[in-house]
Amino acid sequence: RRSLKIGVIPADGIGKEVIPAATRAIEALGSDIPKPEFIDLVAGWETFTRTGVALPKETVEILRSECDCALFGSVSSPSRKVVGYSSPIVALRKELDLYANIRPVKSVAREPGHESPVDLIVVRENTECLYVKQEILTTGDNGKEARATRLITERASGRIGQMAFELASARPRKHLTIIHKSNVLSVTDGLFRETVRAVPKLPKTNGKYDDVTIAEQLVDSAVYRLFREPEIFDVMVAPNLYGDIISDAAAALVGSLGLIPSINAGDNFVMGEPVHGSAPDIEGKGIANPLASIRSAALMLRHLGYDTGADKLDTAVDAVLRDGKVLTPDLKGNSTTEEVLQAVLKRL
Ligand code: NAD
Ligand code: K
Ligand code: MN
Repeated sequence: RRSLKIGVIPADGIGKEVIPAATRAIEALGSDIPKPEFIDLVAGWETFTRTGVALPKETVEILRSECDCALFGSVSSPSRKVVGYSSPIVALRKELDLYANIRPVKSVAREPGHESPVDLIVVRENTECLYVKQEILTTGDNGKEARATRLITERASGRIGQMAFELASARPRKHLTIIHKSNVLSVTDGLFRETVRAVPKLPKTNGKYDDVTIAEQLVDSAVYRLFREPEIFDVMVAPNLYGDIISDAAAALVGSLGLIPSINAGDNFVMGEPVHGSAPDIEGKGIANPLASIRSAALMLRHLGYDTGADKLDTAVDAVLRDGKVLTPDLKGNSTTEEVLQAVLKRL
C-alpha cells in the first residue's frame, strides 16, 4: 500500500476536539505506516439540523468506495424523539456491517512493573438487540403503551462469538465470559448464550479454541463482580445493550471514559471510535481527554496489521499516563486537550 486512506468523521461535541488529536498522532508516525490521507466526512446532529439528514449518502459512499478505514468521534443524539432523525453511528455500523464493537479496558499502573488489576476486552454485538430500534407506541387500557423489538439472531450471535473466541485465544489467559440474562429472557438471551457456546464445537473451528476456558455471568451480577473483582474477567462477550452498559461501567474502574477506545469491525472495514459520547458538559472548553481517540487510532491500525505504528501510539499514551503530570480534568489534572496531545507527540 502506498497510502492509507482514512475517512474522518468527528461529528458532534468533543468529537470535533479529540478526533483531530488522533489524526495528528497518526501523522506523527511517519514511515511506520503507509502515508495517511485523511478524507473529511460529515454526519451527526449538527449535520441533521443543517441539512435534514444525519448520515448523508455521500459519507457512506465515500467510506465504501475510497477509504481503507475510518475514525468516528461522537454524536449528540437528543433524548426526545425528533421526526426524521436517527443516530448516524447506529446506522453506519449497520450500513457497513461492522458487527463487532471491540472495547479493551486496561488500567495503567503508575509504577513500572506493577501488575494492572483491570485488563479486559468487552466484545459487544453491534447490529441488533434493542438497537434495531423497532419501537411502537399505542394507546390501550393502561394509557400509552410502548413496545420495542429485541432481535437476537443465530447469525449475529455466531459471528460475534467467533470474534470473541478468536480474541480470547490470542490472549495469555484465554478466558471468555458470556454475558446474558437467560434466566429471565430464555428465548432471546438463551439463543445468544447457546450460539456462542456452540462456536468451539463447529467443524470449521477445528479445535482451535479448545484451550479457551468458558464462563457465564448474568449481566447484573457481572457488573457487581466487575466492580468487586475486575481481575476475574479477560474477554467478555455480550449482546448490544449489555455490552454498551458494561463497557461504560468498566471505564469507571480505570478512571475515565476519556481513556477507553473501541473499533467497530466487520469482515471488510474497520472504524476506530472512542467509547464516550459528545460530552455536552465540557464541549468547547478544550479540556476533553484525547487519549481514548488516540488509542482508538492505535486499535484501528493494529486491526489493519500495522502493529509497529499501533505499539508506538499505545506506548506513548501509557507513558503520559504513568508520568501523570499532563492530564485532563477527568483524570484530576489541569491540562488541556492540546497539552495532552503535545505530551503524546513528544514521546512518539
Ligand atoms: P458522554 O460519554 O458524552 O459523557 C459522560 C461523562 O463523561 C460526562 O461527564 C463527560 O464530560 C465525560 N467524558 C466523556 N468523554 C470524555 C472525554 N474524552 N474527556 C473528558 N471527559 C469525558 O455520555 P452522555 O453524557 O450520556 O451523552 C452525551 C451525548 O453523547 C448524548 O447526546 C448521547 O446520545 C451521545 N453519545 C454518543 C455516542 C456515540 O457517538 N457513539 C456514545 C455515547 C453517547
Ligand atoms: K463515540
Ligand atoms: Mn455507549
